[in-house]
Amino acid sequence: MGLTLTEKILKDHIVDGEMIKGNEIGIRIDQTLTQDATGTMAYLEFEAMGVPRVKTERSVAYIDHNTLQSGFENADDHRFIGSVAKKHGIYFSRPGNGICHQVHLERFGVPGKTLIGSDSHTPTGGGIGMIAIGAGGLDVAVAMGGGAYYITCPKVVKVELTGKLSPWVAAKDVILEVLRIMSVKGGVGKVIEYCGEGVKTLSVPERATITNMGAELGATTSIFPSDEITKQFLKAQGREEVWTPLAADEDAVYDEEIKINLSELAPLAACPHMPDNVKSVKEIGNIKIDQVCIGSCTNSSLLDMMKVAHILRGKTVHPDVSLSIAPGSKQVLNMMAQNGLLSDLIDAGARILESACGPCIGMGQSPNSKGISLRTFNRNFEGRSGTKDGQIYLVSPEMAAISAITGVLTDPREIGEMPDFKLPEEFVVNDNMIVLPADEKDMDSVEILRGPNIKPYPETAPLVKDIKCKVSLKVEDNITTDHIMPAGAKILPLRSNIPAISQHCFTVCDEKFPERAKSLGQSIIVGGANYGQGSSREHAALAPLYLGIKAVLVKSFARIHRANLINAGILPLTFVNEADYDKISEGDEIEILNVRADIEADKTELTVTNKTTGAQIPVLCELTGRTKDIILAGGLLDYTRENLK
Ligand code: MIC
Ligand code: SF4
Repeated sequence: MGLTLTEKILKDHIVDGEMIKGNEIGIRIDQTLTQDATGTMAYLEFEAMGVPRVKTERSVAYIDHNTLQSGFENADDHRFIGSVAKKHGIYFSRPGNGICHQVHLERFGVPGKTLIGSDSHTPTGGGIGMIAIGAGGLDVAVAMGGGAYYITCPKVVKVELTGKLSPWVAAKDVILEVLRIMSVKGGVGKVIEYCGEGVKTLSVPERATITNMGAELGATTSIFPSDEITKQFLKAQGREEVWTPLAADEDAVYDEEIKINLSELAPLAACPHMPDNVKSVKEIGNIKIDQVCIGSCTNSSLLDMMKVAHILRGKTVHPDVSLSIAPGSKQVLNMMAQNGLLSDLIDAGARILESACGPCIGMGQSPNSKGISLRTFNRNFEGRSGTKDGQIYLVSPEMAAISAITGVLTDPREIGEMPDFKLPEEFVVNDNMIVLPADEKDMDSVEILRGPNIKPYPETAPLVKDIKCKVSLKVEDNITTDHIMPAGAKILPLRSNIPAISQHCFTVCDEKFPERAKSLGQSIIVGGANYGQGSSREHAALAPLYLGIKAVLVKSFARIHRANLINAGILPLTFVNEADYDKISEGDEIEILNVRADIEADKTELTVTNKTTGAQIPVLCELTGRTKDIILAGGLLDYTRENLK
């Protein structure tokens, strides 16, 4: 029986467990990446492990999220990360060099290798045939120390692409179509593997847009084969030698199949406030818009910018619209400066932003009240833009650019003929904003620069005998990490300071939550389906840990967040019967007696007693050998320390 591409790469990297779907497996990690908003914590954790030098083939620390620097905090974090990188053998991509996923694809990604990154959009690397997975900072720290990364051996979904995209229909429309079909929770426990004749019609940046936004499916990752097109891209980056051809076997067996005829796709948009709320322009209508933002790790490649510049050339942004554009990397921006595309954007009235995440994570450019904003980004969760009642639509760069001119949501096919956009045969390569680590012999002399806002990892404790406490919060389905631990310009500077950032935990849902949880001392949270979808930020587990949360009881979890809860020593529980969600309310007194002994004895079904109502609620606590030991130890840091002894 043939293998899928996913299975081939996983098989090459498995170091623990058996390749049986649903089993926990440990894989060797070849490369890691971090960004600054999750990076300080990841490097504090790495330091706490006491490993002198990273053991991966390549680890890169990027500065791209917190680049606003409206106080000393961000700049201090940058210096801290830069000094840790230098000391411990990590490449350091300085602020201004670009968004981690874009730069990693350009300069470091290698087909067939494994990559984990402390950012949920790490699957961008799947665009060149990597198994690239988003993870919590602590998992990345362990991988840097040479430890395996554990995942549930995934199911593999075949997405067979046929045909060719029509003019002005984009890669973004392909992933929006997949989201429409599968939904934001449809990818949990699965890898999405693209194949078929249509693949040959897509360039690497287009493939990377698709794998990037596969994160919104909740998927473990997404992957394209590595073929001649991949080779051309790597050659143009001066890295042809890292290329290898990779594809699934002809007779590979998949768990699910989806067929998409690219020729039949039309321009789509994800409507407020979920990436799977996908409609065609026709269905939405030509609504009047206030803002357009082009950029983010999903759509900021040179190819995207070529299309945008073509559409804007000689035109003027509509008087009622603000247009901002952030090219994804220094390479993209520099090439645009050299070939004149930048001038087209400036001339049309675009507000040029630095090559960083920017508005995508609420770092500036929040829309006006109730403002309708078209964004080429990947997430449109409520409030993420920084304007609570902002109405965010996720669209292709083509649709964004034409709408910025017309002032209304516009089908890009109205532009008329589309030129044949070709990627250059050679990209402009200048890695002068990537700082190399110190030589091993000099590492002791590198001083770690710590600012006053950088506070240690919160206190942890081994799992208690019984959990007896109150429910401090009850929330609904599809709670995102942006609800749990909001980001944005005001809160992101606190990422290195858990006591301070925890004051903002869940305030989007309930302003009083942090105060209430802290005063209760210990409590649990109750939630609905797909709890914790979205980002990889472990702060969404560390802030609750700091506020005394002992367990989270929900209908179902998103993958990375569940792993982060376990890593933080917080018990992840799911209802056996989803209807029991109604048998527990905020403020109820609950008990889980003998929880430690039951978990030690490998019991997977526990009972939560609602002391307030008397209800007995059966819950699942599915922990495998390793995750069980992590929970018992009080989290991955304690577990790793114990195992390093
Ligand atoms: C995001 O897009 O939500 C982020 C900001 O990139 C996060 C990481 C973070 O919260 O720092 C992600 O996607 O993992
Ligand atoms: Fe940055 Fe946005 Fe990409 Fe997250 S999704 S890495 S915030 S550009």
